[in-house]
Amino acid sequence: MNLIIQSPRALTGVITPPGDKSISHRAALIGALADGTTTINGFLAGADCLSTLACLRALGVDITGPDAGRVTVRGRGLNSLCEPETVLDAGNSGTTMRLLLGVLAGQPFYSVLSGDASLRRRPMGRVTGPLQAMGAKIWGRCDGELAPLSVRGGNLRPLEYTLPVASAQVKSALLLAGLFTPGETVITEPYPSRDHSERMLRAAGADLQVKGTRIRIRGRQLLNPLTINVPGDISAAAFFLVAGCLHPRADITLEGVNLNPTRTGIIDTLLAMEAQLEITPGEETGGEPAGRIRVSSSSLRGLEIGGSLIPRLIDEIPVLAVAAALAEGETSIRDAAELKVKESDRITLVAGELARMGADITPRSDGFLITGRSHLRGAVVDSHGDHRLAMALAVAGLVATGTTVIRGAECMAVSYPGFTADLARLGVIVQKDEG
Ligand code: SPQ
Repeated sequence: MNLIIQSPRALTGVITPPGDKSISHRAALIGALADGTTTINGFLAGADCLSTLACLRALGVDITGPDAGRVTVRGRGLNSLCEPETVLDAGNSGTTMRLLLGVLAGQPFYSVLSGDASLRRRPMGRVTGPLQAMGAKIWGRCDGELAPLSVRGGNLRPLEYTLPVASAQVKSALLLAGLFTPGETVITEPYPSRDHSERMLRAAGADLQVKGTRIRIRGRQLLNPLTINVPGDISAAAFFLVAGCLHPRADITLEGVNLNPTRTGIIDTLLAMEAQLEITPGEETGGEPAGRIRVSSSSLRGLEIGGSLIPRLIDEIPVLAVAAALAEGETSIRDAAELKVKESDRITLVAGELARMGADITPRSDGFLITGRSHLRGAVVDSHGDHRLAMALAVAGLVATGTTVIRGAECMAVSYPGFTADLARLGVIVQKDEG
């Protein structure tokens, strides 16, 4: 599908971003391992989270929904999953594959996990390696690096492990595997990554302690079912935060956004770029801080980012690159080599597609150098099947002159099925064709 975008006269209105993707995955997985019925409200009905539900159903979990955002997971405890009859399909979702690997490593049966062409190219050795060290048997292409992966789990030993790269997916997979060991698993991260798994496991009654970047979890405990109201996804809100800053007549309010400090790197960065943002903290939602963000037209300045900030905004870097292309001065993004192994090589492709629209952006091995104040021009650009690239290009189209055509825009449904409806809510005329 092609998405055709032109800059609207104004960009104003109120949006409630969809439920957080990372939290939705975790709510379904942890609910499946709990003893009793977990109710999830505001579950993200994006393709990635639907892949997690489908895999859990194939493992014998009784799940109803999503029905108007509500999912009911009837968990029957840590040892209730059954051997799937078919290949578990994680689709485009790295989170589904990596977190499920942690769960499957603890199961005394055989399972096979695969995904789409993008996911079959993404590195899995970062998870399969430590899971093998815990005693799981895992086979895959390239010595267990690439899916399809087959797993024969059970009899896991606890592990003490330091992650080479900050990754919430690797950390979460090992914490979930730790639930199936007879002792204490200890994980240390180089920098804090999103901590939704830790929060939710603790809320379910797990004996889990966090000290700085070191997390301990005790295995073989009963998990209690939860009622989880998923807060809005800040990674989805980020597209409107940047659009609101860049458009000359913008005033957008985003309601119910997750404000977990491990995810708010985009807010800190936009504020450092002198964005006009008003943050109003609200009530805690699903064990996570949440609140309202109002954004209005801003004159942004470039800046340097890297280090511990990167895991706090890794998924927002494609749209941050659009902000940097229009900001005054240079923006340097370092320490983000992980972008190369996301749904696409987000360094090469973000630079290539934004350059087509006139951005002055140089890819680096671990990020970008972007010289701002570019005049963006509408162009025919391509999502390369990457949902975040598709939506970042749509934001560029909102502030470009002329018409922008985004090819392969259907992938936006991976994380934000209502993206074009929300654009329309802000007054954007959205056209689509079959391409
Ligand atoms: O699930 P997937 O495909 O890996 O999704 C992405 C995204 O852009 O939506 C990454 F491409 O988000 C990851 C994120 O980059 C979701 C995630 C999580 O829910 O734990 C953690 C991050 O990945 P990582 O590798 O740093 O752990």
